Amino acid sequence: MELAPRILEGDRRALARLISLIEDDGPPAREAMAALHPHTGRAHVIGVTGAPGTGKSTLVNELAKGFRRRGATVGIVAVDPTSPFTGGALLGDRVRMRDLAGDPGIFIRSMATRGSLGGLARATGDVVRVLDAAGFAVVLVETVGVGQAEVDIARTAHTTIVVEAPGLGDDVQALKAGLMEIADILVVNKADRPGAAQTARALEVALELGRNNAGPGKDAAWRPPVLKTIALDGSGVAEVLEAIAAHRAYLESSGLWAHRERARARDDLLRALEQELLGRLLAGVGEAAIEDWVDRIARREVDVYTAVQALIENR
Ligand SMILES: Nc1nc2c(ncn2[C@@H]2O[C@H](COP(=O)(O)OP(=O)(O)O)[C@@H](O)[C@H]2O)c(=O)[nH]1
Ligand SMILES: [Mg+2]
Repeated sequence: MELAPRILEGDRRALARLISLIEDDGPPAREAMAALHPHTGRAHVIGVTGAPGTGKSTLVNELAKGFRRRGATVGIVAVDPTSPFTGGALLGDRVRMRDLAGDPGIFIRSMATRGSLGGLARATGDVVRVLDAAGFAVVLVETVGVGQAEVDIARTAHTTIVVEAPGLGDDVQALKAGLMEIADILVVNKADRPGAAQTARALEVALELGRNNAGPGKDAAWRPPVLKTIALDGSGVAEVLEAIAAHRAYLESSGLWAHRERARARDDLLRALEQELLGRLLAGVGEAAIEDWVDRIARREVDVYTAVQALIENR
């Protein structure tokens, strides 16, 4: 039987199989995605991002447990381009997520680092949609907030949680990484460590500055809360769950839910179009011709824009 109907029936092996196909990016995955598309659009997609080691995985684990206690099913996608698939970080994630394993209401998947970051972003978006179609009420996406691609992955969520931890001195990683603008909820994890209150204050100040600088109407009605947690023992996690529920209610009542869905559809369309057009062009032109243009550009015989025009017009 085809994968899509099996996934809609709750077949977890079919789900795992399709995710592998998505990572390989071939026609079978696209066919299944097409069949699943009408069944998407129900899950609450929650991005969890922040610097490595802030406790994202531990927090995601606790959030998942909290959602399960409230009766919601949870899909988890862990994206970590900085660590290889078999690396230690991932092994750590596996161990930590062990208390969730065996629960049929939970599905956990770590994304492999294959190909480009752009490819990873595409694959992650597709996997989120597959989990949505499979009926998971909540999809948690953990990404390391270090680069634009990872930030883009987080941005496609309905609700984005930026995780910070009290660190060395006054350094607030989320500020340095430019994550403040995408945060719907800010969490200062490791509140058992010294400096947590200071970090929370720094984030509040940054938020206030951001609000003053933002143009009128920029999500003005939602003020991102700054919450403290100790993910290790679950302290403060209930408040994060409440904030998530409040943000969802806000998105729905303000019409932003539909707005974000549409923004994501546009992103998806443009990304897919870009990939497809580039693929077709490269296939038509051929590797040798591309290398030839590269040589000419490097020798300063021609500039990039002229080369692009020639490639597009003479293919
Ligand atoms: N002290 C303390 N350590 C924590 C807390 N949450 C996570 N950790 C530890 O911080 C380390 C990194 O956590 P992890 O969840 O893997 O962070 P990630 O890289 O952001 O996913 C691990 O050793 C965790 O046990 C916390 O609330 N307090
Ligand atoms: Mg992690």
